[in-house]
Amino acid sequence: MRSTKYFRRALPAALSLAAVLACAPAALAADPQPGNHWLLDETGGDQAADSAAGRTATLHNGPVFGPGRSGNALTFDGIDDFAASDAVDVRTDGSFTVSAWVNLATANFGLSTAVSVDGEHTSRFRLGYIMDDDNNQLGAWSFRAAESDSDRPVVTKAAESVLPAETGTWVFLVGVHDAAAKRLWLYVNGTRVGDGTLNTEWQPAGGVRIGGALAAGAPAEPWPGSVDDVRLYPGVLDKDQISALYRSFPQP
Ligand SMILES: [Ca+2]
Ligand SMILES: [Ca+2]
Repeated sequence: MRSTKYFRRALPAALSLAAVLACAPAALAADPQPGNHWLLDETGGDQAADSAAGRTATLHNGPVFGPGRSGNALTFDGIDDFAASDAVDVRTDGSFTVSAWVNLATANFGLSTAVSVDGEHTSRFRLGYIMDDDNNQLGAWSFRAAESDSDRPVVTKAAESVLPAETGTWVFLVGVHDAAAKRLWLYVNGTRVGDGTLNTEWQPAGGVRIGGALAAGAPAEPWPGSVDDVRLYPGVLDKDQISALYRSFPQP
């Protein structure tokens, strides 16, 4: 009798274990892992480690580590500072997601790029800020992609916020490219704010560039301010995943 009782009592426990195991794949899918991740938590030196894949970025022309949004961050002079790796592990000729905390110290006219990936002539994408004479006279957060690796590429569609950008405060920017849908999306502080259509895919040969972009084969669009916690993800992070990612950073 005792052994029967034992098995009767054990059965619900076994079922609940099975239920936990059945839930495990969903939990993993909701927690995507970046292919590259620069925490920018160093306290000095001229290198920034990639905690996901070891693609160390080298600092150029004097960016400095200091207090950031999550641990330390890199601050750029907006003149010639940037950090760059030789390569990245996330392909960008298909779906991808890029995220970064940015703090814009000065709202300059034109493009200011916080994160990009180098082609030979231009950046594959640009995540940052724009002020222009057309639709962004007050300034806007910006995610755009070049349709080809050329000196004067067509940037046919860009995803840009219509809200005036804030300066001197930390903002969480996420750019998503859904290749199947041919869409670019921009998220600001976890909320989708803009979208555009990207028709042409190409794979850049270079690495990440933090604090600027590449235009006509030369460094361009220097970021005046700080950048923290840069991530590249393979594939599309959906709005729930991006909201969760945003909320995963404790309030300062
Ligand atoms: Ca400098
Ligand atoms: Ca950091």
